[in-house]
Amino acid sequence: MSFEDVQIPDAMLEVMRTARSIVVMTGAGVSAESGIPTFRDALEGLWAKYDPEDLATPAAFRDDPARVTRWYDERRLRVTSCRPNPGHDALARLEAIVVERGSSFTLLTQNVDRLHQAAGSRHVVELHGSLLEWRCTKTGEQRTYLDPTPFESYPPPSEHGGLLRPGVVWFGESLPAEAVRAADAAVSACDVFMSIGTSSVVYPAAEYLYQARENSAWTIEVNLDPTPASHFVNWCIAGKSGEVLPVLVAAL
Ligand code: BV8
Repeated sequence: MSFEDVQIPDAMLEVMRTARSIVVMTGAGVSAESGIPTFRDALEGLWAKYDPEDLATPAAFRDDPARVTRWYDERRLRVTSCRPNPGHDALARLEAIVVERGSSFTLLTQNVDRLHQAAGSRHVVELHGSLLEWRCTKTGEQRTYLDPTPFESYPPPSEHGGLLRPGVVWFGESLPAEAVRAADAAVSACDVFMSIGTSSVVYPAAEYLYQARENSAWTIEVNLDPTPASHFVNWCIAGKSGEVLPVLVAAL
């Protein structure tokens, strides 16, 4: 896709070129082109097949730990075989450009697949944890499971006589305190906030764009479909992040 195909306003580029502090928040749409299903896509979205209340809550884990841990381990294995796409790569380049010029850059992600880190992004805040992290229900000890082989049994036992649960934030659970602190600090100081590949319906993550807007930051949305945030941003670019972001970053 060339610059002519992607309508990127000059005024928006100028704002990004002169920004002192940029915050980007990403959702499942950024990983879609890496082959990871989003949550709300009608056909193959995860929530189209499963009810989040059945799988992504502490009660679901309590009621059927085998089913929940099997589902999360299947997602973990899928993610270990996926690679960053041009959208992830462009965001890593954007971070390098912004940091190189002495401005600050923070990438808040709702994604649990670690593809931003695999693409080279360094200033990443995982708002909802990671599929690759699993922790003991007894001791809280958390480890990274990169080995692309399934757990031997579900629910996987921990070494301490407990169970292993995925290190993600379930509905009804609070976000990690350190992630909230880092996100609050970045959002309150940013002069540009970009929301990319997210339906903007899950809170408190969806609140950050509005907070940035309250703090007079310029707001930008890059998304395939309109979202509840689309009416509130300064610029709304409809398109695939893997096509729009490389053109946008190349034009900076
Ligand atoms: C909390 C990890 C305080 C797990 C996720 C009742 C009780 C308790 C809480 C609530 C409640 N009612 C509401 C709430 C709040 C709740 C919430 O927001 N619910 C929603 C459904 C209304 N939030 C919480 O529970 C949060 N915690 O509030 O704590 C608390 C504590 C105790 C008691 C009470 C309150 C925790 C929320 C975190 C949940 N965990 N993930 C897992 O992965 O299984 S959420 C998960 O879904 C993602 O992380 C993400 O946040 C969300 C999905 O959103 P998206 O990423 O945006 O994906 P989606 O598919 O929706 O959209 C993709 C978009 O991309 C689309 O718009 C599409 O057009 C676009 N797209 C597609 N392809 C592309 C593209 N764009 C660009 N390019 C493409 N190629």
